[in-house]
Amino acid sequence: MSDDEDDIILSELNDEELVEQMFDDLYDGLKEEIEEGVNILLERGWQPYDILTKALVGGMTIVGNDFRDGILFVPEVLLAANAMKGGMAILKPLLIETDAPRMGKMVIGTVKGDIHDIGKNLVSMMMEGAGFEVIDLGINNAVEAYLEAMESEKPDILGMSALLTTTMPYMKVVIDTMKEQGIRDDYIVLVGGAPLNEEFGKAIGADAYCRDAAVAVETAKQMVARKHNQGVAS
Ligand code: B1M
Repeated sequence: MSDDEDDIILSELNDEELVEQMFDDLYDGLKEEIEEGVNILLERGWQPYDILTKALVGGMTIVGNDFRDGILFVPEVLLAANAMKGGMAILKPLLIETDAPRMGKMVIGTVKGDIHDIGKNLVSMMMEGAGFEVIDLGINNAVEAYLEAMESEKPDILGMSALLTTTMPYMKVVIDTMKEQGIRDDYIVLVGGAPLNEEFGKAIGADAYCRDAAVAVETAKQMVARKHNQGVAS
């Protein structure tokens, strides 16, 4: 259990100190330490969602700020992302282990030119936890990939993620193509990612912009319920 390098024993820290230490460990890309921290918080009765948002996403925000400011570079950020994924892998089955009724189906993917997937993975996890079936197309998806998945999977929802200001306009390419093919209104289109906002979502013709994974789940639930009610009424 002990950390040989600096003798910090994670299990001996109180919750606040442990979360601070996890921020440092995430920053340093220490996957095993992050996994250990997640397990300790679980043993202490923390909810998986709180560990995700407070310890992991909180730590990644610090990484993001220093990446932006030129203090961290791509290799370090990749290590941090890898450590974060280690923690998320432990939490995933716990978030999904609910008795949530089947809510609907979502196809989700990060758009063409963009390889960021942590936020999308988090949304997928939370949606599965809420009872949605999720088909995850991964990263760097061209419009054809979304169209093929919609055709074969017949989801209720199409979700798109973009983390770069240069890739977010591609969401409009996908929506415009859906319009051209006359299938836009067959799906609920939800979009998200750090550089987006409500206005952008409206401007490109999405049904909603989702600030985070929790909002994505709530929005999806409401819109699917509305869609099903309309189906019953008509
Ligand atoms: Co990138 N990167 N990165 N990066 N990276 C950002 C996005 C950046 C803001 C960093 C910065 O400068 N501060 C910046 C973008 C600037 C801009 O466009 N305005 C940036 C840049 C510039 C780049 C490169 C161009 C760097 C370079 O090569 N010079 C390059 C681009 C590569 C490419 O995609 N073509 C690049 C590369 C990388 C890594 C590979 C090193 C790594 C990605 C690893 C991976 O994802 N597997 C990486 C990372 C980790 C980041 C930061 C640090 C963290 C992103 C993250 O995972 N956040 C990021 C800084 C930041 O965002 N503050 C940054 C945690 C995650 C939980 O949040 O993804 O926002 P987020 O998801 C949230 C919500 O946005 C929402 O819910 C999620 C959960 O609550 N959401 C959705 C997201 N998708 C949704 C979809 C939905 C609904 C909600 O659908 C329904």
